[in-house]
Amino acid sequence: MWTRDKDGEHMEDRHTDQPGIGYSPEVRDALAHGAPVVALESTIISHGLPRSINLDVARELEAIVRDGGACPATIAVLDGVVHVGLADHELERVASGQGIRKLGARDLVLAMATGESGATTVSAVCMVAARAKIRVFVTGGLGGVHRGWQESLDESADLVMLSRTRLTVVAAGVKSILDVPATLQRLETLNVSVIGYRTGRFPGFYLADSGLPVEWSLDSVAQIAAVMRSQDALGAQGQALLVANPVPVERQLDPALHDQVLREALSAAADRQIGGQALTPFLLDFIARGTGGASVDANLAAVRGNAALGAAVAVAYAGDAA
Ligand code: PSU
Ligand code: MN
Repeated sequence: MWTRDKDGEHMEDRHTDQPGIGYSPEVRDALAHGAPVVALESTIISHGLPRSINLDVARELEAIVRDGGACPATIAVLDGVVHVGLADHELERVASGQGIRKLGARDLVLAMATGESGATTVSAVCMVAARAKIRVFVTGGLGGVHRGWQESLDESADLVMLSRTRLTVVAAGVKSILDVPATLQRLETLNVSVIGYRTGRFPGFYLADSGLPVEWSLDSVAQIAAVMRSQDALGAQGQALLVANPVPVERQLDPALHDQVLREALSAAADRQIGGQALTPFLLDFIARGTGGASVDANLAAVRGNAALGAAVAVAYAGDAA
């Protein structure tokens, strides 16, 4: 649909005529004006955090993005409609978990066609953000290659979607429940650019340092925005830029406790033969209980920092474009 703006210039409103996709008024307005927008996933809310705090966290993450000068766009599917930006009662519905499935990229069309509801993983957000033309995305920790992949072939769909989506993803590395070296190797094979933000170490989600290095480190949001401009200049295929932003060391989980509880979690998952989509939520929940909630505190510290950095990146990138 084409409309005329005040000055009589033709302006394309790309966000009014996409069947199956609904934009919140705030997000629609921000996108139409080229204002900074930050996508937020919703699986962390519905399946990644305890029910007692998840709604507050969802609201808080949006508030952090707003305080940073960007418009938050939490993404979920409700009754078959892909929502880009949620009203508060919709956020409540996602946080309640009632009838909320976990949707990867491949599940989006199924939920749309059948009228189901679900929260979006990183892979699903990649698909929606590309359609909505949102460039910056905040999550906690990415999915990746699971330990024991030699047997299970379990690799998160997050990785392959990041190889084909031009999106800047701010995350505290990949979840430490994964095979981190194998995940870094896959990110290399898939041509996903990875930078450590103010660190030369790849973060370990609950931990500031996964034990592995990153080859590129940047110290400012202006530099990150410059990388995004370089992606635009080079054109070519869309690949993501992973901005690996560590949890502050003073907020990380105690590494000894982390290693101990993670071992127990992995063996419990193996004993109970938990796999597929259920594995990540099971491990996160087991670790939360096993650490008396300390892992949740570290997860929250990481995702809050990511929301603040994501907003700053979106603002810097939008400023470059202006
Ligand atoms: N970050 C968090 N908590 C989470 C997730 C990310 O702090 O629960 C979710 C994301 O939605 C990610 C998903 O895409 O976990 C990975 O699940 P799987 O391994 O099944 O692809
Ligand atoms: Mn998986």
